[in-house]
Amino acid sequence: MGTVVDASNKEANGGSLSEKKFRVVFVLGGPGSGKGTQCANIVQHFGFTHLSAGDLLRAEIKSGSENGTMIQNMIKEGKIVPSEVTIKLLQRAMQESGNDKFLIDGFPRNEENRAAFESVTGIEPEFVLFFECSEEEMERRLLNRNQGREDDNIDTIRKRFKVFMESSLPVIEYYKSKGKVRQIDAAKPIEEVFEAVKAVFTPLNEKVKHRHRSDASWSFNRCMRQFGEKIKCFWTRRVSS
Ligand code: UP5
Ligand code: MG
Repeated sequence: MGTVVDASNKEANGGSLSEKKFRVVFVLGGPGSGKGTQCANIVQHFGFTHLSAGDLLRAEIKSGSENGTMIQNMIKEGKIVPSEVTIKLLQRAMQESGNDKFLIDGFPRNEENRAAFESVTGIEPEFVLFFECSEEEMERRLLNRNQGREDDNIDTIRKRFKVFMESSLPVIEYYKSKGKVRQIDAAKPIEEVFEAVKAVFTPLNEKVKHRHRSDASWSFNRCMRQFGEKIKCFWTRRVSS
């Protein structure tokens, strides 16, 4: 499935992610488009480790780190936390996971995030899963979420939408120009969205196998139908003669 980039030749990696090959899928989409919800499903079915940049930043606030207050203020304003902070958290989580395939959810959020991640880790995403959803629907979901997130209030939600349109969409456009975007209609019910997601993650050879299987069963059914017709003809002729 797609390319796997070897991060071993990047000095900036500091050896931390070195000598390992990683499969990385960026999961992008507006606030409330369902990134976290679908990532949980993908983890169950396809064995990826889910790294939500937002969750890592929120955990950093809780941990009482020196960056905590700065991160908290940025999130309240819907602003994008400096790349070096987020990338360090992502790198650490990748190392600690022991896995080699990752869903990076909600990152990169702007061109600077994207370029910095690539140059620091040497990793390019295999593809980008993009959840497309109207603001009206996303707003409804966020206002109904009730998980006590400080940024789920109407003022911050509107700011998050603006940042998404201005800073994050260009990242999606960049990957579109490289043919790496897999766009999903995320306005549908959760199960239907996941059906579309599964089709993206199911390896091509699996899809071919399924198609061959269904081709074979179609031919078998057709044969049986024709055979049945022949027997019917035979008996009709015998009965009438
Ligand atoms: N829901 C989900 N799918 C549904 C469906 N198909 N139909 C009906 N309901 C559906 O879903 C949101 C809600 O909708 C849930 O209640 C769910 O049940 C329901 P969720 O899966 O949580 O959506 P998600 O896209 O993950 O929404 P989230 O709010 O997490 O997206 P954001 O991108 O806004 O939040 P994130 O946590 O990534 O970032 C928060 C902030 O952190 C940013 O605004 C920014 O300030 C900061 N940040 C950075 O600075 N840098 C980063 O790299 C990352 C974050
Ligand atoms: Mg999320």
